[in-house]
Amino acid sequence: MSQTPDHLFERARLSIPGGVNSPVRAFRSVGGTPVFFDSAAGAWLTDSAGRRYVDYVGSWGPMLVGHTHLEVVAAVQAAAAKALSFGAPTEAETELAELLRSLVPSLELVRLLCSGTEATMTALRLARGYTGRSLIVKFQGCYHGHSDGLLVKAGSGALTFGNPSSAGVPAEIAALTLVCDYNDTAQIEQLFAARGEEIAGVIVEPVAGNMNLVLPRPGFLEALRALCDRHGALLIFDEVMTGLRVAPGGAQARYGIRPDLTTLGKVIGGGLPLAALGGRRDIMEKLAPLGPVYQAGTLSGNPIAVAAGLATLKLAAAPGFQAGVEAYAAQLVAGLVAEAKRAGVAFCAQSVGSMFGLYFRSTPPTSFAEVMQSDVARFNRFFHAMLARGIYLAPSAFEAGFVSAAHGEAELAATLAAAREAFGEQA
Ligand code: KE4
Repeated sequence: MSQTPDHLFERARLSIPGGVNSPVRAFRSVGGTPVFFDSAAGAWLTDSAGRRYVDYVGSWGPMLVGHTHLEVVAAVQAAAAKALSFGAPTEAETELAELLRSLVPSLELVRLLCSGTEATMTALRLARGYTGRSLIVKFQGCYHGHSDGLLVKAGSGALTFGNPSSAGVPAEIAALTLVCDYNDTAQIEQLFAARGEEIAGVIVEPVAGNMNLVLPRPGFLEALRALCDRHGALLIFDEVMTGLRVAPGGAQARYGIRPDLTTLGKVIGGGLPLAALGGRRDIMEKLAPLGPVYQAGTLSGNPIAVAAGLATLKLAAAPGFQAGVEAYAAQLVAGLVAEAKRAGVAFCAQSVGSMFGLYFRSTPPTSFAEVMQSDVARFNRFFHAMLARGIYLAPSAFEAGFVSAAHGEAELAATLAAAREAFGEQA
């Protein structure tokens, strides 16, 4: 007899902090007991009790081609049969770097690593090493992993001095990160006017997906590019989530902005631990062993992860692939909006590429402040009503959702049928 979720969670909490290996999995935001999963296939998850769910988390983005795709599993099995790790160069790593460069032209050189956190942490060190400056600018509501310099929230000061957003981050480190409001071009212009010559880099989610989905206002990304050019700072696009999701070439391709550095992750590893940092050759050549900026990793470019990434990217490059996932995401949000309207519930939704956002408010948010005005309690009730009907949404009102190439008519019908009942309960 499989153990109940409550039992599994109680047992996990005896050995793992909070019973999870990443906080958002603990359902603290939505309440209740997290689902423990046992297997996955295509667009579907199966939990420890055998219940099935349509999956809109996709492991927080990686599962673009669907779970356990036969070609990805076969590539992983073949690689694993040869070796699990070398700690030495392999041709496959070069093949993946070449493929990423072909997808994202701003990547003149690429370094493979194991997580988005590693990639953004290194991007900051590289920006500082290249410019000789110390200050970094980030935006409230954007998440770039858990390195000290990026666990910083807006301070009270006029020029947005950063305060730690986590215990254990010294104030001295947080003070080197300035925090502005996403989409507030006037504010970032004022900051650069005051301190532009001290700024090493600006890191931004070009489409924000960690405060729910928030799109860049027209001109915002262009302003960041112009300000960095004018003041000699580097523009860093954190495309860990948006890469291959917003467009095959990432948000930079969709919006026509060329950053100096880009971080990638999630999809490029196909579900295995793999991320990347890439950008201008003159900057990337500052990285060891060529230059003075150190970065390293025992499992960087691991052959199993690279095999999963290569297989995933090749599938995603198929003709019509992007159009297909974009079309499903658009149909999903249109259907959900129609069901909410039928029930008279204040709700809106939007999609960009194969990502989507759901909001219990009347218009899609364009800022962190507007996101915070959403009706979180209603979202949480909706989340559980959908979960009870076999639809697995991100367990937080402040996360984006993801579709895959495996989502089709059956999944859409199941989702909208569940939503009709769930919205009905909200009316
Ligand atoms: P990882 O270290 O989790 O691989 O990547 C950090 C990261 C960096 N940049 C962006 C834009 C990201 O979205 C992330 C990680 N995203 C979260 C989901 N909101 C991962 C889920 C989790 O923390 O468990």
